[in-house]
Amino acid sequence: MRHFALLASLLIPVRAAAQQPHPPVPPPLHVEVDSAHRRVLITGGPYRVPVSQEMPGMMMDMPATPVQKFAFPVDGWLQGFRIDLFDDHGHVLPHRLLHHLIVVNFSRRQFIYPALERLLGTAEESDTGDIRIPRSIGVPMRAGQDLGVYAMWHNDTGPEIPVAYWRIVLFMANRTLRPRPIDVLPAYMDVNIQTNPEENRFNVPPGHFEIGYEFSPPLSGHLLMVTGHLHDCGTLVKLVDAASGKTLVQVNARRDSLGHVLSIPRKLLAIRGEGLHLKAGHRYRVVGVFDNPARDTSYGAMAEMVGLFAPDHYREWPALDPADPYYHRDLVDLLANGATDSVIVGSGGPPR
Ligand SMILES: [Cu+2]
Repeated sequence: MRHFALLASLLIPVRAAAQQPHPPVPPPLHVEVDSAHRRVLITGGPYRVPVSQEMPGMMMDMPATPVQKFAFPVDGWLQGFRIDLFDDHGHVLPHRLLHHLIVVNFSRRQFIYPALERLLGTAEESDTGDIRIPRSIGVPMRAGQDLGVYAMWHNDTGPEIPVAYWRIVLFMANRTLRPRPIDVLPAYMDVNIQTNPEENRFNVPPGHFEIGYEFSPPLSGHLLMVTGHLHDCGTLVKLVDAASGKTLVQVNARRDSLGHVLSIPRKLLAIRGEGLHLKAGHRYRVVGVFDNPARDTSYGAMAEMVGLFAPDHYREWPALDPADPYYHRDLVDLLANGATDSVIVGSGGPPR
């Protein structure tokens, strides 16, 4: 079982897998602005992708690479992305070779946790191809924002791939677009965040099991889109009004008879009206519901709701607080394998 199994779509945090002592230092990222197509292309590589070691019943992760940092090159709104893998001839490589890839924004805070924003992410079981959000909304980005990428390859079928690249293609809306898109930001709501974002696992006993986390948003706004991430045995994740107990939105997993999570749909909340309004200071609870059909406890489960949140006033978005121990812990974990800087090289560079 892939315990990293994460969400199929956008804006997902995952742990940085910081346990490897000496990861190889990757070459610098290549950052290119394709103004004609309003795209930003971030290319990492070349990487060597050896066959991953496997042990019975346990997946051995490839060494995690350092966070590769880059300065975001343009102002505008992010409206989608795609991740391509290719070799030194520009030939496409299978998407499942990329165990996960996460883009962190060191310049912005998360919605409910004082940790660093995870702008987008993908994993081997994610959908491939373009992921786009409606043109009426966009994630506001500024030139000079301090971003970083961490990724992990996983090659369980072989043979070794001597030269591999990943490329993140970011679809941007122009800064001058009118009417301007509504600002939306990733909203990550985990059912079991305790002291830091890397410690959200829990165990699921046989039978019915629920676990929840209560929070109050730092600012008001609307949830426009939600989906979820659930490990096996998970049946649903829901957002509940903690005062009234009323379920505000619920995402049900599609499962097989053994409780394996097959997929989790994406829910658009803003088809009519403005989506689900969340009020600053009000108490909400994000709840994961599990049904474990086995006789044994299932270990290391995760449950979270992720979505897009449109703040009523983006300027009220809370700033990162360097003195916050939770933020500090997140930063230390992210940078545990070191960090590299990129250069912007315009066009040219890796094959395409
Ligand atoms: Cu997970």
